[in-house]
Amino acid sequence: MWVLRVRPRGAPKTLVRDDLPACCSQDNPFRQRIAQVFSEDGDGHMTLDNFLDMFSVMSEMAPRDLKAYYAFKIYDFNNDDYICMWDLEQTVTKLTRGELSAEEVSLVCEKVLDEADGDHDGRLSLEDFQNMILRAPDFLSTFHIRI
Ligand SMILES: [Ca+2]
Ligand SMILES: [Ca+2]
Repeated sequence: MWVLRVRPRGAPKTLVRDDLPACCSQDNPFRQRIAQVFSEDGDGHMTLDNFLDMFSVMSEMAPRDLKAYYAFKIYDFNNDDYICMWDLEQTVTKLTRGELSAEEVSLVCEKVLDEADGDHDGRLSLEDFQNMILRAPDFLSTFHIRI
């Protein structure tokens, strides 16, 4: 166990490893993707600043919009600022840890797209995604626990 005695404004007093969010655990299916999103080089090599950013986003106190913004980036696997069907399939496959068949994954993705794609262009923009979260607040607890 280690303690990080760095204290950016508004951050908790100390960071204790045991308190680290689930995002850092080895069995988090999004671990690698999260490191990519938060690292400056986009390659998963995190500086201390990157790490602190990640910690503050994952904390209970982070504003919903901020969590939504990073969840969006994490799920946008090909970094084109939209979550398309392909991105959704990667996400659902990871979230369900490969327990669904390809057909079931497609069904779930179609349903999500159907419900969340506000402007009907067949993909989710950040705005579509944020609206989905407003309607489904449970999503963020999932985000906190699973990511
Ligand atoms: Ca994308
Ligand atoms: Ca859309």
